[in-house]
Parts: sequence; C-alpha cells; structure tokens
Amino acid sequence: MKLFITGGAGFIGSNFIRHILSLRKGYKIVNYDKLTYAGNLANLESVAAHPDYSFVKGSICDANAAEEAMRGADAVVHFAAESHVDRSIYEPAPAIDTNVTGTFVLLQLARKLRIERFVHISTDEVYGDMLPGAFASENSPLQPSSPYSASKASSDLLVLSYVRTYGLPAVITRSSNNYGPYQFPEKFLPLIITNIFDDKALPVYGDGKQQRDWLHVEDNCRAVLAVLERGRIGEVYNIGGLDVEENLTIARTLLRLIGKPETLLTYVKDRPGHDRRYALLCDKMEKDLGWKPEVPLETGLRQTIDWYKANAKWLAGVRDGEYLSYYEKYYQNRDSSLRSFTHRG
Ligand code: NAD
Ligand code: TDX
Repeated sequence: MKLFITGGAGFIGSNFIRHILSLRKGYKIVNYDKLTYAGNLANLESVAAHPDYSFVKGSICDANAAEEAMRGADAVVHFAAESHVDRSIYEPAPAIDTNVTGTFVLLQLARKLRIERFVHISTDEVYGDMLPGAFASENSPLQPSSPYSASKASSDLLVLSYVRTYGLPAVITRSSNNYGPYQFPEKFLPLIITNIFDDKALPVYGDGKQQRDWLHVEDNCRAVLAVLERGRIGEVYNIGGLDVEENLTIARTLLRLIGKPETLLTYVKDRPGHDRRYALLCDKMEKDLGWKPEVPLETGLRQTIDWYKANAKWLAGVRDGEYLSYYEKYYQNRDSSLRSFTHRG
C-alpha cells in the first residue's frame, strides 16, 4: 500500500510516520511537506534512510507538484496545516491558503487519481467553546472561533461534500490537544516546559482557567492508524485523551515535576476570541474501532519533559531566529502588540 502523507515533517505527522514504520510492514510512505517554520526533517532523522520512506518537498497548494508526488498512491493521510491558533490571529492568510485551498487541491487530486482512502486530520476546535461540563460529540454543531479553527471547519465541510457529491472515500479525525516529543515550542505545553528549563516567565493567557483535553501523540497515532485501516467512509471520529484540565493546572504540574517555583507563572493579556473549554466524547472510537487512550497524563508529561531534556540539540535547532523574533514580537510588550489585532483595541 502506497501512502501519501502531507505535513509529515511536523509534530504529529512525523510521530505518525515513525509509528507506522515501526508497526507495519507493507506500507510505502511518501512524505510531502513544504517545510514551513513548523516542518523539520530533523524530526525524521531516525527513519530518513528507511527503504519504505521517501520525502518530497512541496506545497499542497501547488497542484502540479502535489499531483506528481501523489501519483501511484493508494491512500492519503492529510496532516499538513498552518496549525497555530495565535499565528492565525496575527496573520490569517497562510491558514486560509493551506488549510482551505490546500485541502481543496488535495481533494481534487484524490478524485482524479482515484485514491482509495483519504484521511483528513482535523481538530476539536471546530466545535468551538463548550459550556462548563459539556462535551462535543461528532454530531455537535461546528462553531469555530479563530481563523485557524474556521479554516479547519471549512476544510471538514469540503471533505464531507466530496464524500456525498463525488463518492470520495474519505474519513475525518478530530483530535484534542496533542503533546509529546517533537512538538514545536510555540504550543503551550512545550513552551511552558522549555521556559521552565530556562527559568523564564511562563505566559499564562488571561486567568489560565481555560480547559483543554490533553492527548498523548502516540495515542493519536494509534487512533489515526485505526481510522486509516478500519474507519467507515464518510464518518467523523473524535479522538481525545479524556483528561480535561485547566491550563494553570498543567503549568503547575510541569513546575512540580521539573522542580521549579510557581513564581515563574506570569499572567499576560488573553488571546483574542479565546475558547474557554474543549472537551470531547470519544465513544465512537471505542465502540467502532476498539480504541481508547492509554497514556495517563502525568506519565505522558514526565516522558515529554525527559524527551525535551534529552534533546537539547533538537530544541536549540528549532528555537532559531524565526522563533526568537516571533516570541519577541508577541510575548514581549504583549499588550500593545495585541491591541492592533482587534477593533476593540
Ligand atoms: P505542525 O504545525 O507541527 O506541522 C504542520 C506541517 O505541515 C509542517 O511540517 C509544515 O511544514 C507542513 N505544511 C504547512 N503548510 C504546508 C503546505 N502548504 N504544504 C505542505 N506542507 C505544509 O502541526 P501538527 O501539530 O503536527 O498538526 C498536524 C495536523 O493535526 C494539522 O492538520 C492540525 O490542524 C491537526 N491537529 C493538531 C493538534 C495539535 O494539538 N497539535 C490537535 C488537533 C488537530
Ligand atoms: O503562551 C501560551 N499561553 C497560554 O496560556 C500559549 C501558546 C497558549 N496558552 C493557552 C491557550 C490555550 O488555552 O494554552 C492553551 C493551549 O494553547 P495552544 O497550545 O496554542 O493550543 P490550542 O489553541 O488549544 O490549539 C491546539 O489544539 C488544537 C493546537 O495548536 C491546534 O493545532 C489543534 O487543532
């Protein structure tokens, strides 16, 4: 089976490629990735010479290049995206281009090349803010809040329209917040871990009481593989860690595990449009595909801390000029830099 994976040089995609190569024989993987700031071939060093793995650099928005790389594939797993909510707020165009137009380009190619299975990787953010105590099922309304989540919801709707109108054999996964090795330190969990290492302020947006469901990336990789191999065409599958925690609790737990004082916690101006709570019902994954998350949160957090400690060279490589200028622009003088993004100022 030839598998065309988009965005395989990013956090979840690179974990998925290593996961599948270590568990399955008989998959030939083509990793197609534009290598944006978030894409990093160092994530795949351990499999770069594997006989069943190859890499092609290109954008999913470039139909000709994508067609050439996709030709001969049996299945597509589509991870490629502009994945950071904050960046989509500061500069929405890349999220719209890649997440909406790029997905459209791939859907057209999947029809043309008669792809047998198309797995579209989406997110719990498409359901928007959940009320206290509420959980989203796959049938909950789509109420995205940020340009990122609106672009992902748009791409989900395009995928579902291609299933219905053209009979495209597609399935969708909507996962919660992933964490684990190789996550770019713009995201909350690796940002907090690496700032703790450096005794730097830990930027907590607003009151820090926003809730997220934390999912270890290995659990997500097992789920995506199950959906690829056994998911029902046209279905959406929620994938969550079933562990909903406040951001502040996560930051405090990381401080305790690393052994640093809570004085590092620093409350900063909130993200505009910030969703208070994400929480998923994942019964369908368990009932239909026999999947449930296996990594307990504290075990996963300990492993992740250890991984970032052991991979200082990787970390130094990704915290380069682009990362530093992003950090400086939006975290130092945060109040004034955010003022320019909202009408309310
Ligand atoms: P990431 O930002 O780490 O990686 C994204 C990858 O896509 C990078 O390698 C980047 O180079 C590539 N890419 C970006 N634009 C591209 C383009 N135009 N053409 C080809 N490649 C391009 O993202 P991630 O955290 O690994 O997320 C992967 C997918 O999972 C995304 O679709 C995201 O929306 C979804 N998701 C992520 C999370 C999470 O917690 N990280 C949760 C739910 C869903
Ligand atoms: O510096 C920070 N301080 C802070 O308080 C950052 C970067 C985040 N936060 C908060 C915002 C969120 O409530 O932490 C929470 C998690 O933030 P992110 O890591 O940016 O994730 P989130 O916005 O929840 O989105 C993530 O999960 C769903 C991924 O980035 C998305 O790609 C995915 O779709």
